[in-house]
Amino acid sequence: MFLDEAEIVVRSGNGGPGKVSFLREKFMPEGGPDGGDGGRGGDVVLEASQHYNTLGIFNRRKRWKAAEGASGAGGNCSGKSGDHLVIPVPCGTLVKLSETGEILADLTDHKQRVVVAAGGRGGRGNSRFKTSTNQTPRTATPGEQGTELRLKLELKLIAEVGIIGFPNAGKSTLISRLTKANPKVAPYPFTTLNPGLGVIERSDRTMVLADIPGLIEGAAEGKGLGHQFLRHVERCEVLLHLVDGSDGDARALSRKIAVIDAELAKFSPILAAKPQVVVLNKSDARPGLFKIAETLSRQRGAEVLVISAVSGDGVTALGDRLMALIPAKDSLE
Ligand SMILES: Nc1nc2c(ncn2[C@@H]2O[C@H](COP(=O)(O)OP(=O)(O)OP(=O)(O)O)[C@@H](O)[C@H]2O)c(=O)[nH]1
Ligand SMILES: [Mg+2]
Repeated sequence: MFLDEAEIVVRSGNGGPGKVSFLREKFMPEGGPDGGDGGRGGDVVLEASQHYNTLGIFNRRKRWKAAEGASGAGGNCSGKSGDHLVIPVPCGTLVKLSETGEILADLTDHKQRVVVAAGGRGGRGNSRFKTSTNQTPRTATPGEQGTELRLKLELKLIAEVGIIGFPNAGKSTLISRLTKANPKVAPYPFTTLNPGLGVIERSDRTMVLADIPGLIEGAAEGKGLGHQFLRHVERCEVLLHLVDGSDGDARALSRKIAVIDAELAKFSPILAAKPQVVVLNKSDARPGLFKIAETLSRQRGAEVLVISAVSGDGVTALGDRLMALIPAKDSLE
């Protein structure tokens, strides 16, 4: 399975230093020590968020630091604690120590948190050092240093869009066009033997697609290869049903679509109920494909798109359509 990985350096806040101070009031020239303690440094916390689907933000930012605790003050005032730094990661992120590989946390559920580096304790103010023999201590301690850690984040990507269709429909060609994925493409069936993932990256969001081996009639009962992978697409939000439009009239293509739909339904009601975007591919090899798409679209009562995965025609529009269908992740609440 495709892994998204990132390495980051986190540092919790230093504790604030304790204060050396003495009470000075008009009628109390010999006031006692009143230096307060330093504030605690902020913790570094990782929190799982369903609004992210990749570790992309960590390519842009590697160093993360929580706030320092403030220094203590006179009048026995403690310094303010540093704010905790809460770093959002996608659900399903495994957090490891880079050096040893030790697993610190497996953040699976939305809002699940782990403190990876606790903030340093604040130093002690001089009022803490007053004893019967030393009424005017001039000692205060510095705050404890924060902790710096190098972390490795690993995420098992979960596809939002599953590309399904007969062998040779052009599924792998399409994913290589839409994303940076680079799967094997060849003019024979069952080129793809394992599911592959690709990520569409746009300035404001990302989307994960899965290319699975082709399906054939009988797939639900175990024919061909695709059936083992149907369970992978069960978790997708949308199915991209890709059809080779290079030959066959509207009736023939409609029949092909129905064969795959029947396999999905046989495999599971969940798959049958998934929203589908039907896409006719290979428009470069078939002049009248748009007319056929119109006919199919009327029959299905839903939009049928036309693309050429090879020339790229219609591929950007398809990406936009998928983005519109799937709620944006990768943005904070
Ligand atoms: N003319 C034309 N050929 C295409 C297009 N898209 C894909 N092909 C060709 O169709 C053949 C199959 O493409 P693949 O991307 O390997 O198809 P697939 O659906 O991944 O096939 P399997 O992995 O076997 O299920 C290759 O020869 C591609 O070059 C297209 O838009 N136009
Ligand atoms: Mg393929």
